[in-house]
Amino acid sequence: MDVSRNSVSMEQWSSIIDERMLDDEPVLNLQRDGEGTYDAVFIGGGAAGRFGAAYLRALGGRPLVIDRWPFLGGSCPHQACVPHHLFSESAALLDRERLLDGKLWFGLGERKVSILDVVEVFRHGRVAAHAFMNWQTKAQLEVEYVLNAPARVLPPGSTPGSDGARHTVEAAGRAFSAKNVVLGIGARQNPLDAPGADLPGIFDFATLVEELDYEPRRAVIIGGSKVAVEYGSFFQAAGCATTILTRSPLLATQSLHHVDADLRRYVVEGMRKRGVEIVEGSSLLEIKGGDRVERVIASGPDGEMLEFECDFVFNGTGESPNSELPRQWLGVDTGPRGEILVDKRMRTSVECVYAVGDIIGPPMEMFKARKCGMTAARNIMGEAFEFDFSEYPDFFHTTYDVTWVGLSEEEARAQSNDIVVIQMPPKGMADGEIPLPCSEGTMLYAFLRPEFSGFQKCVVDGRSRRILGFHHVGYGAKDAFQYLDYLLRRPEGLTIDEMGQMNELFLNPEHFIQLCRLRAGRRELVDL
Ligand code: FAD
Ligand code: COM
Repeated sequence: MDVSRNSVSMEQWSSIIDERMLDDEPVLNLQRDGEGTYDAVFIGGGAAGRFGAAYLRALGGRPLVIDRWPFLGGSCPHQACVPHHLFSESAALLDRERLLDGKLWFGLGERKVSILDVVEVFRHGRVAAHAFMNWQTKAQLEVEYVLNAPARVLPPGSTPGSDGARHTVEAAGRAFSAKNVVLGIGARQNPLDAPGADLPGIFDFATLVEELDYEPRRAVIIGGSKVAVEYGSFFQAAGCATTILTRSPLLATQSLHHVDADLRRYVVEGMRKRGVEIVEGSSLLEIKGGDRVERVIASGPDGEMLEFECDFVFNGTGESPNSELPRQWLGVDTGPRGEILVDKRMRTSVECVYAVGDIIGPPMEMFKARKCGMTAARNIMGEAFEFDFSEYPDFFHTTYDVTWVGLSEEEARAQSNDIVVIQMPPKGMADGEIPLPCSEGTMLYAFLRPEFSGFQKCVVDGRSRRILGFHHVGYGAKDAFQYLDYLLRRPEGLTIDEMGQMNELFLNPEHFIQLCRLRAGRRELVDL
């Protein structure tokens, strides 16, 4: 279907997407019927491709986005961040119900809450985000696109060099010529490698929202990724007894940098207190079952054989880049984990071919995907623009928001012998000894179950007075961390004295401003 000349409302987009999910009819939104040469064809209209195309258009270029799904936005609204946040928000609410059970108005007791119902809420609602992506990209961002059509790049050299065109991309039975190709086709879940890995009842983040059709009661999660922790916390909070089997210590994997040891302890102990069974140093050996999974066999930390009954297995082992097709099409160089190799300008080893987002490997996060897209666009439009994503603020959910930026205390102490720590609860106090941090979203815990009221730490260099890291377990602090990251990474950094000058909106999600002020008057800084 061709919507190029129509103004399409949100409601119409919802119906179009629902229909196109059931067939393979392409959706065309083209200027000049797709004739002429595009400055760039973005293959994959996820966060990386959509933001790249929008930026290139904003700079005055002509982008085309092609996606195999009938909507833009990619995996984020369809299977990844959006359901993750729906599940994590549900987990936080359920956690409160469970931890405060029998107090005030709380009365959920041991009752199991339906995971399937929450999944259904997502399935029924997700088209709204899809429709918005299509509507915004056409009506407001004025980007051309072809949807519901997988793309293929013809081998380099098969394109006549007219009008600066270097590449031809095929999709929906048409050929589009492009000066540049931007590869943004994402990543996919790593498969489980063990006998029984194809039994019914084994899910990952994508199949959970597409295929779950029964109520899980006993879950085993394989892997220790962010997704494993987030989804495991949700399943447990819903009343589905959950075991996490992980090779590395939870939250201490290489893929997560700067995780502070005290923060990690608070989080992992907190998950255990809530009933999540965590087996570190374990490896999957086999999954057994018949019509559905029944048991997971694993080796334990001392090589012992472990067995876990279950009716649901969740694969949380992480993702790998979808680089096979681009390698076939173009011969782009890839790294050891299948990631397409790029420089800081997102250029691959092939001329006029860029790669962006999850396909270039970790960190597989939205900020990186979108900013990679923007970086490719700026370079294609003639600017020598570099993007370094080696440092960034990070977060995941348990039943809390866990947020951090900068150095952990251990990393800071390895660099300097003058490190000062401002921490809540203060060092040496057991969880719950005082009802602090007692900040946004934890007030009921502070009064009724103080050990669950969160954790905060600020790491300061005593000599320069510069703040080196912030670490937070609680609610509502993600927002602040986006800006703290920016302030910390300015060449001049951010000092404890500048923090003390800021104006807090008390009670604030993290208490760093007021706590820094309590110490900023001292010439010789000391812990708080
Ligand atoms: P994608 O969004 O996957 O887009 C790739 C696109 O390519 C898809 O639309 C696909 O249809 C298309 N495609 C594939 N093959 C072809 C082809 N041959 N032709 C045309 N199109 C093709 N990050 C965060 O920052 N915050 C979060 O809270 C968060 N939560 C997450 C939760 C989960 C469960 C997971 C798995 C990830 C989460 N992430 C989160 C990571 C985030 O979702 C990704 O980093 C981001 O979506 C990557 O965007 P992308 O554009 O690189 O890939
Ligand atoms: C967000 C998708 S759900 S995108 O990054 O705006 O394209």
